Amino acid sequence: MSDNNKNIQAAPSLKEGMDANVHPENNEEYKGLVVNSGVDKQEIINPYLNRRRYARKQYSVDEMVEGILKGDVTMLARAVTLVESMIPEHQEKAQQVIERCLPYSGKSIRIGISGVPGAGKSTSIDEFGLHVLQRTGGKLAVLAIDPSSERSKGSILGDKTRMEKLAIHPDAFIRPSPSAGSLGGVARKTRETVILCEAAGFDKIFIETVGVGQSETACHSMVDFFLLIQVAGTGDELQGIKRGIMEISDGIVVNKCDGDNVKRCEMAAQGFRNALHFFPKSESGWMPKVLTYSGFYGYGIKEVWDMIYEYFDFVKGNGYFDHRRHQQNKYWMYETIENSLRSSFYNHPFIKDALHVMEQRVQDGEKTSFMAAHELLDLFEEMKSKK
Ligand SMILES: Nc1nc2c(ncn2[C@@H]2O[C@H](COP(=O)(O)OP(=O)(O)OP(=O)(O)O)[C@@H](O)[C@H]2O)c(=O)[nH]1
Ligand SMILES: [Mg+2]
Repeated sequence: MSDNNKNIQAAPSLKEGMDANVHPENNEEYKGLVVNSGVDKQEIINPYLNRRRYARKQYSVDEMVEGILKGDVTMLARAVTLVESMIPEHQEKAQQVIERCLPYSGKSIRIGISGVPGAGKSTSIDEFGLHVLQRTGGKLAVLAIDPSSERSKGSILGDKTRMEKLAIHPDAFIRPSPSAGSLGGVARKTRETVILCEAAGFDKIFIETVGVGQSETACHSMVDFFLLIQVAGTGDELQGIKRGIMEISDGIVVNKCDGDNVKRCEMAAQGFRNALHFFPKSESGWMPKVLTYSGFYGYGIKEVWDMIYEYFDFVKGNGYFDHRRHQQNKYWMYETIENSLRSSFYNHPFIKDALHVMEQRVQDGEKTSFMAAHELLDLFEEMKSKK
């Protein structure tokens, strides 16, 4: 017999009336080793989760407009959320709020800030924002056009850490880019947000965009001044940035002009000045300036803003400021028409089906692209007239 079996046999018998499941060690003799019978198995899911969630208070259009006009930032943020929503009822409500806010908008300076990733946009916006708020008072809204923001979860949001001074400034409102969609959609939402911010009393609007593609053109179509942030030292300053972006810039600033980078920045700035001479004269009559600064150390920030205010004096003096805004309003009217025509065409159930058929026929060489397109457009007209 093994030692182990000996121990089992030697164990004291259960007390009378004791459940056989109760551990034998609960016997008097083993007082110090009492084993509790334990508790029932707990639910894994928190039962409180089943509690009814209380719906957030819904504000009427009147309440929203009133709040925005009083400068209530919470109400402004709610209205912006409506603007960004894809739900048709939200969109409808948002449009009503925008329409009511429109007469109170327009009284701001709108500045587009662009630059390749890592150029220092966020760091600079923090310094620029603080500078203008100290210089002229008022309120600043920082918005963004970044159609890729679903992937990056809104670059500005992550960047709030890089805009640490503005993020806690009582007169600043930072709103990340609307989540991804078509560039046109994202840009339209940003433009509508500008209207709401202006109605809420924000007299300075910064719109950040990543300087890599089409979003600059969209940004340019809603700002009064387009600032391009460049960096030196990569050796391909002129190739790296698209010529088209330089062409629409009202000012080019070379960032990170600090430490042993100063000389390189000055050289890059000179390169940009030379390149600008080959561009056609701008419609405003303003000759874009090129400056160097350091967003991180705060060198040269004042000079950048002296230039921007000089531009505003210039274009307000010669009437171009108003002209550009009229042009932009016109642009947005056509943009909206084109967008809604396009979406009503592509979302028409008949067209959706017919598109697949036509696509195949074009592919099989049965129809030319033009014939197929015209037939689809005729079909669309026909469907609409039947309605
Ligand atoms: N030396 C120096 N570094 C800077 C300066 N400004 C920004 N940086 C650094 O450059 C890096 C990128 O700065 P960001 O402000 O995040 O640049 P960004 O353009 O917003 O970048 P994305 O959001 O990725 O497009 C950071 O590590 C900054 O600390 C500057 O003036 N001097
Ligand atoms: Mg950034």
